[in-house]
Amino acid sequence: MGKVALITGITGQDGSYLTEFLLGRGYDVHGIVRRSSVFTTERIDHLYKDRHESGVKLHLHYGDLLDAISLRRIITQVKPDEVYNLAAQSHVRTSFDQPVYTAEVVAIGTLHLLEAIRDYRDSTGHEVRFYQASSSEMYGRVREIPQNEFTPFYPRSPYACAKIHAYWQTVNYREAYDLFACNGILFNHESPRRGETFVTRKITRAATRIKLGLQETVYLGNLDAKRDWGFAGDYVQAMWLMLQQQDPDDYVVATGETYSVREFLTEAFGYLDLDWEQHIKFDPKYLRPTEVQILQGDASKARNLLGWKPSVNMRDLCRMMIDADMKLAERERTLVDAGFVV
Ligand code: NAP
Ligand code: F7E
Repeated sequence: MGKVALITGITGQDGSYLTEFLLGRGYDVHGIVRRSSVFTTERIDHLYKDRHESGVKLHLHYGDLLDAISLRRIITQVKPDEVYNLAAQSHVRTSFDQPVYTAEVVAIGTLHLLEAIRDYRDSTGHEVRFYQASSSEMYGRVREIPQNEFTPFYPRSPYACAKIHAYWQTVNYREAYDLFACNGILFNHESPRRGETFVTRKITRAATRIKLGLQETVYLGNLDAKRDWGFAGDYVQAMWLMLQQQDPDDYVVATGETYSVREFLTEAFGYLDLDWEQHIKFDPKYLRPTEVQILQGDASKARNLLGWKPSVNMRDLCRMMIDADMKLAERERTLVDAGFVV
């Protein structure tokens, strides 16, 4: 029998890459999906088979991190060997508008899940390994560069505060209840599947649409912020590696390089022979009340103990995203030329 994994946040960017990766390793993958009035499974549709077909390895369950009973029911039914907690209200700017909701999902939702796993393990004797999607945002107002597992946290958003709560709950369940629980402290990671309101994807979508005459301008906030941007496909492998070790632990996952939003703009627009300064306008709406000015990770521990290293740098990541978004823009252009409103 292959292993069984349960993923919260399976419909998100990371959920889709992790699902691909685990299916490729022979896992049965179960994912928790929130009920919505529209389909939200676009990122995993290419992996999904109708449950009436034979050899189905991907299974979806309705549930929500806010609904503890649904989590307990799904865990009892699925009997997972590994649980990856990727679900979150993950947008930092939005967390200032919805701080309580963000804390409920990110902090209390994680606690619901840990409690469900603890009770399931204690009542069945079945070991469940747990991965928590922690974030470089927890470092916030950094005083040392680069940041590693010993760098103190100084959160700068409701999102980061909630992630720190979940981080320490994960550590405490490991120490108090002997749960195999790990935090991956992942620095920003992007891909063609990145949500369109995060800055890299916002830029690559806009640059390709501008190139094809579908829009003229894009509004952005702070161009001076610096981030350590890697490729999501690389980062999900680190999540899995953490759960395959002898002992549970916490790891930074990062490229070690940092670039400003302005440098990402230059790379993206330059690749398309465009001058970004002709197309970018400032909108204070995109500023945060408190900003994280710079993040740069030191992933030496992951490299030495997990044997993990990134395979895509910022330039190649940016080009990968532009190439994928150009295909979307070309489709839109065709529709517009045929008289459709997009
Ligand atoms: P994402 O694309 O925003 O995906 C978030 C996922 O969580 C979606 O599947 C979403 O479902 C689900 N979700 C939201 N609220 C939920 C709830 N109440 N119950 C159940 N599911 C819920 O995020 P991502 O970029 O893949 O990131 C994955 C995780 O890593 C997140 O926890 C994020 O905070 C963390 N993280 C991300 C980065 C990064 O750079 N990407 C870095 C460090 C940490 P819908 O599809 O229905 O919205
Ligand atoms: O912003 C600046 C903005 O929203 C990056 C999440 O996955 O990574 C992500 O959080 C920077 C910030 O990502 C716009 O002020 C300028 O300094 O793409 P972002 P984030 O806030 O770093 C961490 C690790 C996570 O854990 C989170 O879940 O770009 N910026 N102008 C802008 N940002 C956005 N979104 N939109 C703008 O127009």
